Amino acid sequence: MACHRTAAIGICHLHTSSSSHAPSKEHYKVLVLGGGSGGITMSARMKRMLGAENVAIVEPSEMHYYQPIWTLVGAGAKGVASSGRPTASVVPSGVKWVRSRVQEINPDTNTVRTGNGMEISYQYLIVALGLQLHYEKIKGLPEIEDWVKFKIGSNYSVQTVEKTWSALQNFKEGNAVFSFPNTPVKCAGAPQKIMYLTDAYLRKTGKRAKANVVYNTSLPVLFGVKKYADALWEIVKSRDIQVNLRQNLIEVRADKQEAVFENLDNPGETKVLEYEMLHVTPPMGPNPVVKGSLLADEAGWLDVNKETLQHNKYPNVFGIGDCTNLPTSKTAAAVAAQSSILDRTISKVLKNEKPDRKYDGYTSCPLVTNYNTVILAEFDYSGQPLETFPIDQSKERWTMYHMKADVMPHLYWHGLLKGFWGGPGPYRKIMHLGMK
Ligand code: FAD
Ligand code: UQ1
Repeated sequence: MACHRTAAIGICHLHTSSSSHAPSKEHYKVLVLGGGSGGITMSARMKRMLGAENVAIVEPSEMHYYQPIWTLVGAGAKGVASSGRPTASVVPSGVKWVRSRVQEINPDTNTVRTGNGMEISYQYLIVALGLQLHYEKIKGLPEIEDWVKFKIGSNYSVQTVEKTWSALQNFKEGNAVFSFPNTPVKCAGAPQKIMYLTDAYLRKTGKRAKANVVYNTSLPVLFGVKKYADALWEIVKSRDIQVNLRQNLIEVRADKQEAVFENLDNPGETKVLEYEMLHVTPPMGPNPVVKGSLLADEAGWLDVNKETLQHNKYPNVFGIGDCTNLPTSKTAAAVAAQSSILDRTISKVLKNEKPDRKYDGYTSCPLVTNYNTVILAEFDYSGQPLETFPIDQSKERWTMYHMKADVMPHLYWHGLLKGFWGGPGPYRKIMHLGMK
């Protein structure tokens, strides 16, 4: 018999055997979908607000990953083991972890159906399902087992990040090629961070003279915020890195080590580039469960209010992170800032009051430009810099590298995921003596 301590608000039922076809049913006051950065953070905050017995989280993965460190793993500066911890260790104690995949969300009946045959009803729903990687959309990209042989890597998944480091180490001479897809991405700086690290690695190992470092991006700019883009253009010029705009990776001919790029300004026109190493940033898109639900906007992203993070049509539904249509750059730093706003929004909604705090679109991207330097980009919805420290953050700094490599992981595991870190907003005000 599956009977929860949520009986006051929930349903307590007979759970016969696994051969039974009737779905097992449960109810929670707050149901969180997805146990990544946003989901774990919000379940910690909801536990604090309402008590652990009122909160459940649905996440199929046994491991939780700190994805931002993969930039350094791909370049050999950190081990992949440092990026993961068991999901069991990050789900707040007492919160119910449903170890399954969400299959369907029915906001009209306030229910969610999961892969293990459960139907979970909720009073409030927080959607934190992240985005979907689409490696399969690149024609000819081989099976991951063969990537080392074909000198391909990708920092975007735990299965492929170490292949980047192999490709770097196996580099002899030729083109080191880096792609950026024609879709929204998470951490828009990551596709070029690995390029700067590759350039640095090749210099360190004396191979740079026999290498061309080529960054082919679908975007019309090197970075979306001018202040940082200007600084990055100076760096690519000084390091003799080739940047080609509006070039989209559409095909890999692995046996010939060729990458095929389409010119987005002249569709149909393609260029074939032979590579000695290829770093793939895959096309990305909305989570299919969100896309297939009534919660999606036309493009498939979770349709939330950009200031309060409350759903635009279903007031008992909220969203956070990469799965949403918030018009800002998708990062864990954005999740941090969103989490404190969403906490406040939900506390107001619970009291039947109007949400009063507004998310300004804060997001941040530590642009790793070498094995010991970072440009710390921070900006808001308007694309204007919103910097925490009272120094020019568009300069390469070793202090910021230390923050990225050593401080951020602690802030993530012990601050963000525990629901204590809501982004640097309050500190920014102090650092700028109340002026920002
Ligand atoms: P995620 O953390 O991706 O979590 C989504 C969760 O949903 C996953 O656990 C997944 O298993 C689960 N899920 C998916 N489908 C289902 C389903 N059907 N049912 C149940 N669960 C499901 N951010 C920064 O701030 N700074 C950085 O320097 C930085 N660098 C990055 C570098 C790389 C290489 C990458 C890949 C990312 C980087 N990011 C960085 C981005 C950051 O990791 C993400 O923006 C952040 O993790 C988003 O959190 P999220 O909760 O929205 O999604
Ligand atoms: C941040 O809050 C965060 O989430 C924990 C990150 O993800 C790892 C970041 O990369 C950054 C830069 C921030 C912002 C924090 C400060 C102190 C500027």
